[in-house]
This record gives sequence, C-alpha cells and structure tokens, in this order.
Amino acid sequence: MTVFKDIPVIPYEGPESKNPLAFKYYDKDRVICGKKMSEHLPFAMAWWHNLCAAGTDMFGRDTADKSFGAPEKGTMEHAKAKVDAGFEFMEKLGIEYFCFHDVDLVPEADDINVTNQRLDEISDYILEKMKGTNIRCLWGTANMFSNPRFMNGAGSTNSVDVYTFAAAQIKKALDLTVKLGGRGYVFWGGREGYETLLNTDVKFEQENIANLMHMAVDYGRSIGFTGDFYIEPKPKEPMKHQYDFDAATAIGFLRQYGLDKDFKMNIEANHATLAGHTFQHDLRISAINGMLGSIDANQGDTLLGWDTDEFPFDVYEATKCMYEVLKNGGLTGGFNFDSKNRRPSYTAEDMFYAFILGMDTFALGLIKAAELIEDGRIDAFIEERYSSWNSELGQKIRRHETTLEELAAHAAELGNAKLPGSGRQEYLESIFNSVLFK
Ligand code: XUL
Ligand code: CO
Repeated sequence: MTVFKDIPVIPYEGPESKNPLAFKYYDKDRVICGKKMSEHLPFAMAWWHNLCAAGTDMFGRDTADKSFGAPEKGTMEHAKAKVDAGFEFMEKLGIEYFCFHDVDLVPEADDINVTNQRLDEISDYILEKMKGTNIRCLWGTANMFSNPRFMNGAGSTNSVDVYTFAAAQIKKALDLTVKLGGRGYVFWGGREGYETLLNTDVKFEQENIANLMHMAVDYGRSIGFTGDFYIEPKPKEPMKHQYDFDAATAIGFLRQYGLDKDFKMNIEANHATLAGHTFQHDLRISAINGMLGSIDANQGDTLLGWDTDEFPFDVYEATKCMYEVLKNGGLTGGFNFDSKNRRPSYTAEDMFYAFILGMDTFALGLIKAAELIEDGRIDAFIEERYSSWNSELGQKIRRHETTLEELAAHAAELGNAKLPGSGRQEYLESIFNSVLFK
C-alpha cells in the first residue's frame, strides 16, 4: 500500500520544465568539480518535521493529516505507518538519509523501559525497510527538551535523577544510530542554558554537560560508532540564553573540555542568523577550525526573531553555503532539511513541493558556487588584497619573528602609512551577480 499514491517518482526535467513534481536543477548524476551532485549533496529528511509535525503552533492546532492511514495517532501502528510513509517519501525523491530524535520514532511511555522496547521494535522495522534501498541514517539524537523533566536542561539540569535520564536516552539513541548506520550523532542543547543567572551556576552546569559528552564519546566508541559527534549551536529559543550560542562559542567549549577531537559542528542556517551572524559566517568559523561537519538546511525570516525553519529558497545564501562546503572539501555529514512546510501548506503535495524547492535551491547553489570558484576573480582579489604580506617584513611577522619595537621602528621610518587597498565590495557583489544570473 502506498501513502502518496498520486505522487510519482520525482524526475529531473531541467530548468525549462513547468512540472511542479520535477527537479529543475537537482540532477543527481551530473558531475560538478569531479563528483556527482548526489555525492556533494547527501540530503536528509528530518523525521520530526516531515513525519511528526502537523502544523500545531502557539495559537492553533494541526492543519495537516499525518496519520498516514493509521487509525489512531500516538500508537505503534502509527509509528510504523510513519516509517512506511517516510521510506516511500524518500524513495520518490531520491533522498538517501534521514535524521531522527528517539521520540520521533515512537510514542514515549511513562516508563523508559517500555519506551526502549518500543524503540527496539521500530528500529527492527526500519532496518527491515532499509534492506534493498540506499537509505540510511545521517544522524540520530535524543530529544532532551520536550519532556517536562528537562525543563531545567538535560546535561545542565539541577537534578541528578534527570541527568541520569539524559544519559539513558543518549545511550539508547547512540545504540539506534549505530544500528541504523548513522554517520553522526547530534547534541542540540535546546534547554542547556538559563532563564536567569539569579538561579544558575553556569560553571557547574557547563562542567556537567562536558562530562555527559565525554561519557557519550566513551560509550559510542565502545559500541563501534566511528562517526562524528556534532554540536548544533543555537543562541536562544526555547531558553533565553543557550550555552552553544554560535560556532565560535561551541568550539571554545569543546577545546576547553578536551572534546574537540571527537566533535564537529552541525550548522543550521536559521540558528546562525538568530545569533546575529550570517549562515556563511558560522560555516566559515567551523571550517577554519577543521570542524565543519554537517548542515541543517533551512532558512529563517529576517523580520521574525525566532526559528521559522523554512525550506531553503534563497539562492544567494545557498550559493554562499556551497562555496564554503566546496572550499572545505565537502562534509563528513550531509544536508538535513530541518525545515517544515508553512502551516497553510498542509497537503501531501506540499510535502513534496517543499523538498523539491530545497533540493533544487541547494543544487543551484552548488552549480553557482562551482562557477564562482572556476571564474576565479573573487579568489584572485582576496589573494591580491593581502599581497603586502608577501614582503620580507610581512613574512617575518607571519613567522612570529618580530617584536613591537622593531615594528614601531618601521612605522617611525615610514612616518605615515598609505591607505590599505580598497575592499571593492560592490565590484565583488557585481561579479557574484554576473555568475548567478549568466
Ligand atoms: C531545533 C533544532 C533541532 C535539532 C535536533 O531548533 O534545530 O531540531 O536539529 O535536535
Ligand atoms: Co536543527
């Protein structure tokens, strides 16, 4: 039985196509910079947005029907219907990865032992479904923010009992990730932060989070998990202040606590913009630290102050993202659409249109980023911009072989410094446009 019976396998038809159920740019076998598009862009479906969330927001209930034919939601029958729907969906779009939280897969019971039995049952079912397909897990994670016990955080909680539940959930989610062939394991610290410093011991909480992460690494490695652990930074929401504010903060934390060999960043576009950065900024900061691991592909709304998780549509942003990814030599992770349909886009077709939009946007971004690099004018400009450092003195400074006295003597000899070369922002932006729209 198929759930999406009116939807065909989505073909590539090219930019001239007017068929809404066809890719215009995502041509999986097209080779760009020596690699197939499908290899550059390991796309993933987020179980939570695509199979669980049905439009409920702060002011209204579900608009979409995500029962997928199950008579009652919140049952194991429904959990299996979600698996069936998810696999049909991924196969029709040619998506080879999925991401999940433990509680996206099954309804959480009052007793963790029962929840874990349900997780065993559903993961057996998923494993069975995976056979004969190329589909596997990109990354798994534990939801340590929805259940009321995590109101004060998971690793950062004030309750030692709650901390043990966080540990237990991570252990199980790691088991599932390994069982389903996951490339990575994510920590998103939605409630790892504070509402007020009047009741919070920040140092104590951060030490406990790091300890939990160390235990996760030890356990993961002991069961054969060879992939990367990721921190997914986000500055706020649901907490007023979250510890993993942005890439720079999270990288500093990992280095401070000796976790930097096992962890990389999972950068989400809308989280970077909430931190007051561009998406490209957090990608660059991760990349220059050797920690650009995976991407949560979405976009926010500049007029709103929260995480809107929209499907990526902005080709400028996607191009800048893919520019960073190509310069990074790719990702060890992939591109997870941590994105949801707008609430009034509630039909099954809308689910497909959303992914077609997202996949085409990133495919176009990849094509254009490769063209920008091939064009070479931007790289050449950057090289020229720093060319004064090729001088003997510049090289000496770079080698850390100078002193302030020596440099001050040089400045005194000059009397005044010439203005540095122009930044040429408008010239570069116009190159960007000429490549984007050629
Ligand atoms: C929330 C968010 C999460 C993480 C996984 O903003 O992005 O869904 O990606 O917990
Ligand atoms: Co995310």
